Amino acid sequence: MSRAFYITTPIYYVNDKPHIGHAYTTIACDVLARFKRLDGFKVRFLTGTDEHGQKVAKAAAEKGMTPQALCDQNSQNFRDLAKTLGASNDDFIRTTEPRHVRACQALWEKLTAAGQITLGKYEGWYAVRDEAFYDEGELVTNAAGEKVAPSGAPVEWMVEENYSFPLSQWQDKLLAFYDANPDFIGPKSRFNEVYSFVKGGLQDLSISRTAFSWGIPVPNDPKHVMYVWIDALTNYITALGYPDDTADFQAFWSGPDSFAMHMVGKDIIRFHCVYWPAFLMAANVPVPKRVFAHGWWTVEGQKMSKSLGNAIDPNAMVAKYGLDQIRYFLLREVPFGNDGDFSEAAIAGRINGELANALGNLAQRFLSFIAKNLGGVLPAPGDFTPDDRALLTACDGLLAQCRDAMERQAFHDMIEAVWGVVRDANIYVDKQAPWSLRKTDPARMNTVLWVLAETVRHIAILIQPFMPTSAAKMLDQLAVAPEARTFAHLTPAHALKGGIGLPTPEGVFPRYGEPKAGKGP
Ligand code: ME8
Repeated sequence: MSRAFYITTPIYYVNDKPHIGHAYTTIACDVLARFKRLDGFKVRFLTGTDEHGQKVAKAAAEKGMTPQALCDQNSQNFRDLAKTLGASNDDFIRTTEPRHVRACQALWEKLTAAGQITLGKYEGWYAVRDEAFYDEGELVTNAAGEKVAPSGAPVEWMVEENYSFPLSQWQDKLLAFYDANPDFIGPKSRFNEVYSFVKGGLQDLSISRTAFSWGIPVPNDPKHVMYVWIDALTNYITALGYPDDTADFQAFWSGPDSFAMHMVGKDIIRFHCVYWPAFLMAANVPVPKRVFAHGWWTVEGQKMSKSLGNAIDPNAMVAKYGLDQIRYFLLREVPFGNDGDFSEAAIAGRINGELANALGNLAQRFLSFIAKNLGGVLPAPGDFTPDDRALLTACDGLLAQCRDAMERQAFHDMIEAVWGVVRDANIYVDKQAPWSLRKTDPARMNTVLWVLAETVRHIAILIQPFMPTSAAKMLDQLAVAPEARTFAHLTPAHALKGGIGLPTPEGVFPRYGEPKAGKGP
C-alpha cells in the first residue's frame, strides 16, 4: 500500500490581492508535494480561498460590491497565481462552495451532539483584520497610544449573543496531545510558543456571529453565522469529502498510512495548533499529524501592507526573474521557519552565483564539449579513480540527506546538500581537466565526462521539486526518459549508459542582468 501525504496551504482571504507572502507558502507546499510524489507517495495538495467573515464583507462594502462578486473576482486571482507559480495542487477549495457549507454544518452538528456548543453572551476584544479574539492581557499600546492586537490590528469591544465552544476544558487534553506528539508543530520554537500559550490557560471561544450575515448559517439558528475560523479550518476536511467517510478521507486523513500536514505562516499558528485540534478532538475526528509555521517576509524591514503600498507582486517577480529562479530564491534565501527581508539585489546574486555559474556552467561545459568533440555521444566510463568514486558516493548519499531535510521542512538544508555536490563537482572538473585529456588520455577523459553526466543526473532529479522546468531541461539534455526521473532512479542500477546520443545542449540557467556568457570549454 502506498503511503499517503496530504499537504495544505492556508486558504487565503479574498479581501485583497495576493502578494509574495502568499506565493511563498504555496511554493513551499508545492515543493513538498512534488518531492513526495517523486519519492513514491500518493499525494494530495490543497489550496484555496477563505471567503466568509466580517473582513471580506467589509472589503466588499468599501468597493460597493456584493461579497459574492468580490469573492468570485479575487478568488480567481489566487487560482491564477497558483498556476503562475507552477503549483501542482490537486484541488482548489472555496469556502462559498456547497460542499464546504455541508461539511461545516455537519461538523457543527457533531459538536452540538457532543455537548460542545452552548448559547451565551460574549463580551471581549475582537480584531476584524485578524478575525481573532484577544484577551485584555494580550493587547499592546501602539505608537499612537491606542490599544491594539499584538499584530497591530485595531480592536473593538464586542458584545453579542453567540454560540460558544468550551476551549478552556481542552487545555489538559491539548497539553497531553502535544506531549505525546512532539512533532505536531514545527519548528521547535513554535512548538514551545504554543505549549506555553496553552499552559497559560485558555478562554472559551465564541464561534458564531450575529452582527453580519456573510457566513455559513448555524444549523437550526440561521440568524447566527459561524465564526470564520471554524468555517475556514474545516476546509481541510471538506476537500476530502467530510462528513462522508470517503476513500480520500481514509487515505489522507484518518487511515493508518495517512500523513496530513498543514503549512501556515507564523501569524495563524494559534488557530491551527490550538483551536483546530480542539475542535477535531471534540468532534471525535482524527487530528492532523503536523503543522509547520514558517516565518515572515518583510520588505526593507517593513511589514508588507496595503497602506504602505509596498506589497511585492509575485507575478511581477516571476515575469522579471523567471519562475524557477523565484521558487529557488524564496526557499534558498532564508532558513525555512525564520523571518526574512525581501531584496531584489539578493535574487540576482543567487541567480548568477548559484544557478548560472555553479550549476548552469557545470552542466553546460561538459555537455557542449561532448557535442563539439564527441559527436554528441556520451562516452562509457573505464575504471574509476578514488576521485571518481568520491563524487559518485556523494551523489548516492544525497537522497537520504534530502529526505531528512524535507521531513523537517528544512528546504534550505536540502538545497545546501545538493549544492555541496555541485561544489564538489566543480572542484572535480577543475582538477581532472577533461578538456586537456582529449589528446593525452582519451580513455580517462571518457570516464571523467561520464562521472560528470551521472552527477548532473542525480542533481537534476533531486532539484525537480524546486525548479521543475529547468530540471526537466537538464534531464532532457542527458536523454533521461520522462519515466526514469523519480527518486527510485537515483541508484547505480539506473546510471546513464555510455554510447547514448545526447541532444544539442542549451544553457538552462541564464545570467541575470548581464549579456549572455554562453561560453563553452
Ligand atoms: O490568514 N510573509 O489568510 P491570509 C510570509 N484566511 N507569509 C505570508 C506573509 C508574509 N509577509 N503574508 C501572508 C488567513 N503570508 C486565513 C487563513 S486557513 C484555514 C485560513 C502567508 O490571506 C502565510 O502563509 O491572511 C500566512 O499564514 C497566510 O499567507 C495568511 O493569509
